[in-house]
Amino acid sequence: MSNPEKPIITYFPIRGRAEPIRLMLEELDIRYDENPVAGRQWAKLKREMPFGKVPMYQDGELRIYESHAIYRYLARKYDLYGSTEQDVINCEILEHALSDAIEAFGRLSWSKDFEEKRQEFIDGPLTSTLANLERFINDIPRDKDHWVGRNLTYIDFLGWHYLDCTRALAGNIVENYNTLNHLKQTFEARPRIKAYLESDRRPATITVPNATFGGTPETS
Ligand SMILES: N[C@@H](CCC(=O)N[C@@H](CS)C(=O)NCC(=O)O)C(=O)O
Repeated sequence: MSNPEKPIITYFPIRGRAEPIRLMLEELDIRYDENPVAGRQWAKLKREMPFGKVPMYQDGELRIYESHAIYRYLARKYDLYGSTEQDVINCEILEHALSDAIEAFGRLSWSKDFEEKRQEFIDGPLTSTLANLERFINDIPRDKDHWVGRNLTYIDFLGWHYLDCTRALAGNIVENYNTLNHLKQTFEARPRIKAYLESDRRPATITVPNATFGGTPETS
C-alpha cells in the first residue's frame, strides 16, 4: 500500500549521519519532514531511542533506527542496491569502508587536540583512505559515473558525503584523485542534488564544532 504521509527524519540540525538520507530523498524527489532535535528535548527523546541515538527514520508505520539500516532500507526500497551479486557485495564493502572513514573523521572532529592532530590525520588516515578508495573502485565493474556498477546506488550518496566532508579538513584534497574527483563532480552536478546543495534545506553544519563550515561546494 502506498504511504500518503511524508517520511520524517529525526536528527540533530546538522548534516552528520542524516545527510546521506536527505541526499537520497532529494534525488528521488521524495518530500520529507525533518524533526530536528535540540537542547533539552534530546534528554527525553534519547530515552525513547532503543540505543539512545539518532537518526531515526519514520516511513508510515515503520520506525527505523541506526543510520546504516536506514540507508539500506532506502536502497532496497528504491532500487539503489546494485543490480548484480557482485555489485551488492561491492556496495557493502564500500559501505563499511566509508563508515570506518567517516567514524575516524568524527573522532578527530570531537577531539580536544583537533588542531594539533589535523595535519597528522590528513597525511595519514585521510590520504591512505582516499588512495585505497580510488584503487578499489578503479578495479571493480562500474561505469565512470558511478561508484559501483552501471546505475546509481546508495554508495554514490555515502561516497559523495564522505568526500564532501573532507573539504572541511583538507580543502581540495579530493582533486588529487582523478576517479574520486570525477565521481564527486558528476554527483553534485545532478540537478536535484545541485538544487538541494544550494537550498536552505541543507543544514549548514557538518557535524560538530571543530569541523563546521557552511555553504555549498561552490562557495566553501
Ligand atoms: N550507530 C549509530 C550511531 C548514532 C550516533 O552516534 N548518533 C549520534 C549523533 S551522530 C547521537 O545520537 N549522539 C547523541 C548521544 O549519544 O547522546 C548510527 O549509525 O545511527
